[in-house]
Amino acid sequence: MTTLLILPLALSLSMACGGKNKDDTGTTGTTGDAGTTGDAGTTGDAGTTGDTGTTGDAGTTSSELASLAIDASAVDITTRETVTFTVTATYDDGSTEDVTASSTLASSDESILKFYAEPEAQPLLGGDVTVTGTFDSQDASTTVTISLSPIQAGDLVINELLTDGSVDGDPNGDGTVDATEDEFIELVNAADVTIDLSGLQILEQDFPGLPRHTFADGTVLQAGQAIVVFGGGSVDALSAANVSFVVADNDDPGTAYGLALTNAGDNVSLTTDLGKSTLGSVSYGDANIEGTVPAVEDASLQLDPDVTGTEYVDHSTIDGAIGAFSPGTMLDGTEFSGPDAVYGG
Ligand SMILES: [Ca+2]
Ligand SMILES: [Ca+2]
Ligand SMILES: [Ca+2]
Ligand SMILES: [Ca+2]
Repeated sequence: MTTLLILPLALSLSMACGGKNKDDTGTTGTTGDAGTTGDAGTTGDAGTTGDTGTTGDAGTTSSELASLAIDASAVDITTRETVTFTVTATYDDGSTEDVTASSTLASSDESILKFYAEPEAQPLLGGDVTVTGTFDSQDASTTVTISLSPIQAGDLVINELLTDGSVDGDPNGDGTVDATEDEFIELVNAADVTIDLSGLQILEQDFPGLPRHTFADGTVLQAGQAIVVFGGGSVDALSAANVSFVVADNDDPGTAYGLALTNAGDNVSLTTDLGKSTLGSVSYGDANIEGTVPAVEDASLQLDPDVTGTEYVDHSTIDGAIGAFSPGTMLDGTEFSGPDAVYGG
């Protein structure tokens, strides 16, 4: 205790006496020269702008996941629409978070509804589908009902037309060469959506009230797919990716006229009401319609290029064509694309 008290006292005495010691007073210094003014500095280069910082990961929440929910942008759609899903987490502190990007989404039936780019799903057929979102080991599900969209104008492209059924070869592959049975019409779905062809009629100018073919109920064509209608005979020997082959179904009494594609010229149209409205048509040769293209014999009339072409030409004269006709393939023999290729699966 004694030493602690003495030390501050000694310091106070020393400071109080300092100014009275003459030896401590210094001489006054001389004033220094005024400094020279420096050169003006050059202006520096403009600095480069730094990179934008990356956004950090969302912080993890310390709350526990309490429940998960999934919502569809629509629960009742046609095959012309897509549907997008949102997965929402609710935590035990009551907060919610959109966790769609961190969730897995699964369709109960990918033939009906398929994810090509989550969280958007593409309908491929009609029906009910359950979609389940999974996040952090929890699931949530919702149901979507998809109805088939009827055909609209422009959906189908008449891609190829064989009016000369006596062409060399046996286009329908049934072993019989027949001027009526081997005629065909190749239609391609260019709509990029699944369409329902049920009840669609192929009409031709010589039988205005009697369709050459009426598509059966349940005839469905997916994006990029084709359907080939022959005048008659059997199509059992034919098969190709993304293509259906059918035989003309009409109500001809007695004699079967098949598609009745007159070699010299005709008008063929797609309709659902005996021609009151038209969903697509082609005229060639001496058809009673303006704007026809020349008739072709010994080969089919073919859009060049396939599907997107604007004029029909002689199939056998096109560079790269596999021959005089190509029912069920593109003109160079390659397959029609189908939905996976169209949607980029
Ligand atoms: Ca003919
Ligand atoms: Ca045949
Ligand atoms: Ca005809
Ligand atoms: Ca073809």
